[in-house]
Amino acid sequence: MKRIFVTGALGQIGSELVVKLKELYGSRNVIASDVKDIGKDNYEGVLFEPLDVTDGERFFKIVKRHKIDTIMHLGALLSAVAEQYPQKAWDVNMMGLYNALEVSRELECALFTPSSIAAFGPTTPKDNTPQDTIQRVDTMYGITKVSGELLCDYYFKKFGVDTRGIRLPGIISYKTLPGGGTTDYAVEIFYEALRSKEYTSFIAEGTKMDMMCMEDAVNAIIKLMEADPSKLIHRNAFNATAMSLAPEDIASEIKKHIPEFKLYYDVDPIRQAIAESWPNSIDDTAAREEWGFSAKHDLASMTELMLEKLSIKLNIEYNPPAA
Ligand code: AKB
Repeated sequence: MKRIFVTGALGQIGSELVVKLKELYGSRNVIASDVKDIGKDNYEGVLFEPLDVTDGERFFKIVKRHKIDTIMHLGALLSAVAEQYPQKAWDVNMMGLYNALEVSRELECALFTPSSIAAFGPTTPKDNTPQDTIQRVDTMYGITKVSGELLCDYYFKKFGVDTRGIRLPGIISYKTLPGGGTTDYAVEIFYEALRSKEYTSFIAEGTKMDMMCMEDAVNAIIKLMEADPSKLIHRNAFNATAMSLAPEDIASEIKKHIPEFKLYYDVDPIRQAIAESWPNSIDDTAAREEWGFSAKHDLASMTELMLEKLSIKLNIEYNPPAA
């Protein structure tokens, strides 16, 4: 990777990926874009170009103008919002990806695009879900993720485009809030733990989903894109996880820091149904073996990090327990 173009750069992952890419590859070699026009040509110290990813012509022009060699295509609608607006989700997620693939083919770029644990459905084995298994998804987001995986593999085999992807779990971060996902509760819970010492979860007790700290997700994306292609048996997309958590698991870890914290439930049937169609835990052996994936953060270190960083961000007094 020498010159990198990031779509969806204002989103939860994009906003932290851009900073890390800038640190590693230099601010002149990273170009950020998003459908939201921030009204200036600079974001986090890198060049910013507004882009609606469904606009293939503009996508092509930007990538050509900046002599990009790697596209990190993050612009997409997440699971809950995709279920609310399925037509829009198909349009943005599929047309956006198709444009990213076509631009990569024409201008010979490598392409990273995230898949998700949403690429698994109700008939997929639930525990320790294998890398290669049944993917009969029943959500619009899942349909765009499975179709995207197949399309990316097709462009690799047919046109030699260097496509790579990760089935990302819920990503936990303190910088930018996720928007419209099913795993969003696992971020909100930390904000509310500090603000009001209680949280009402829209996901039911006992519902396990895979999660990962943002730092691990960003490092994994970069590591996969820098991996030796001759070692990759799979491409689109790799299972990768750090922990499998239900709401009460996070709550009991938070209680170690904020003993008065209380967890309540008011389950949202739409997001609960999505969560129930996803695995409890996935097996990421292929990612570990083929490109050395590993995650630094577990539940304990992630909770410490979230509470410490968010207390600064929200300006809320918080005294971490003595070590
Ligand atoms: C979502 O909840 O939609 C995302 C995902 C797991 O892909 N965080």
